[in-house]
Parts: sequence; C-alpha cells; structure tokens
Amino acid sequence: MSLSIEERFPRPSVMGVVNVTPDSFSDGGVNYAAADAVASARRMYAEGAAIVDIGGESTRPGSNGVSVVEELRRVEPVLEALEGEVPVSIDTAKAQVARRALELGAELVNDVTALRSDPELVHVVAESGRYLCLMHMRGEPRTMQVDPTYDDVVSEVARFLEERLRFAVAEGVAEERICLDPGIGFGKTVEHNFELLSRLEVIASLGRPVLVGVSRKSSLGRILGDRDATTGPLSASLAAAVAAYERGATILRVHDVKEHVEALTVAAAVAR
Ligand code: 9MG
Repeated sequence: MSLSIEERFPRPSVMGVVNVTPDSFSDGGVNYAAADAVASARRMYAEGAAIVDIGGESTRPGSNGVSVVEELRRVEPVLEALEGEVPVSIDTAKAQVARRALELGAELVNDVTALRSDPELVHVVAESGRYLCLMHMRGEPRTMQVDPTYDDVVSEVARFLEERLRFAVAEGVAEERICLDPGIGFGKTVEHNFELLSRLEVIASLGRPVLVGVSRKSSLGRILGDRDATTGPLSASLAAAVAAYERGATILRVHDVKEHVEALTVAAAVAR
C-alpha cells in the first residue's frame, strides 16, 4: 500500500458506515448481526463507497465503552467475511482490535480519540504502514455533551489536530498516510458544529486531507427545528456533505452511500 492518502482517496470519496453495535442512534442497530453488517458493507461498496468503516463500539453521546473481547466478537467475523473483497477501515480506539483488523486487511484505522486512549495504538498503526484518521473529541462519549464550551471552536480544534498530527508523526506514522477530522457532534453544540463546517477551510489548511462525518447527526435534526432530535434526515445529511466538500473535505463518512455518491458527483462536476 504505497499510495498517499490523497492518492488513495481522491476528493470527494465516500466512506460507508457499518456499526456492528446494538445501540447506535444513527442506524438503530440494523447491522448488529454479522450477516447484516456484511451485506450492508457489500451493498455500500457496490454503490460507490471507496471504503467501509466497521465499528464495534458505539460512540454516541452518553455511551459507555465495551471490552476488547466484546468489540472483537462483534467485528472479527465481519472483517473475515469482507477480507479481500470490500476495502475496510476499523473504527476503534483499541490497539488489540486494530491489530486484528489490520491482519484481516483493514486499510485505515479510524480512532475517534486521536491516539489518546490506548498508548499502544500509535505503534500498531506505525508498524502497519496503513492509513490513520485522527479526530477531535472534547472529553469522552460518556460526558462529551455536558456543557461543551470553547473560546473559538475552529482554532481550538485546529490546534488540537495539529498537535495530534505532530505526535503521530513523531511516533513513526508517515504524515502522508494521515487524515484529520473535526469530529462533528463530539463535544460540541449545534452552533459549534455548524461553525466548524462553515470554516472547514481552516482545518483543511493544516495540509492534510479532511474527513467529515455529519451524516444523520443530531445537529441536522435540531437545526430543522426539533430541539430533542437524536438524528437528522437524509436531505439534511446530503446538504451538509456537499457544503463540507465545497469547503475542502476529502472523505465523507456516510450511512446512505448511493445518495451521497450521487450528490457529491454532481457537486464535483460543478466545482470543476
Ligand atoms: C466513529 N465515528 C462516528 N462519527 C464519526 C465522525 O464524525 N468521524 C469519524 N472519523 N469517526 C466517527
């Protein structure tokens, strides 16, 4: 795998989401059974996803973690079934889960804790030579939505991502393999999330490809007037993905692959 992350994922690329969890807000556990997760990943790839992100631990607000054993029990059969057929990334903060996923061919490690959770993970990624996504999160999923405050959310997120990028590179991960993610919905209010999307160029100016996950997130439902929304509709997800792309996003992490591929193909044709 000698391509830089920009070469492997040209703008715009779509990452499909497969949560092998019983409790995700965004998909209500539809992929908790391995056979369903495998079928969804195959469909997403056929619909044009460049990669499918497989995760066995919910990161929704308020969620508690799961053990390594439980996370592996959920994702291992899915990765085994997809090996050599569907390009996958592993959504994990745990070195042991990442190691097994990389053995089974995962191309990218998507760590929502940006290497702050498991000190071994950076070494596992560095030794593998695979791609890495570093995401901003304030706090941890259990507490992250308790009164999030920033002086300037965009510059604080940018400073954090720059520091985590330097850390990963200093520990041996090649810079050309790393992408950055502002972490929409992770310890941020609706206003913070929209400010990050609106000023995404600041994150892109750090010089690494930007991954954005806004699909079905609660901020979309809330901006549409539902104060208690836990998810957002497809129409709003598409608008947010196109807006993010127009402000520099390279990879869009989405649940509805076909619709996003279509919308982003049109947006890219207009941009050219
Ligand atoms: C696992 N996960 C849930 N939301 C995400 C997002 O916005 N970005 C990344 N990288 N991972 C996410």
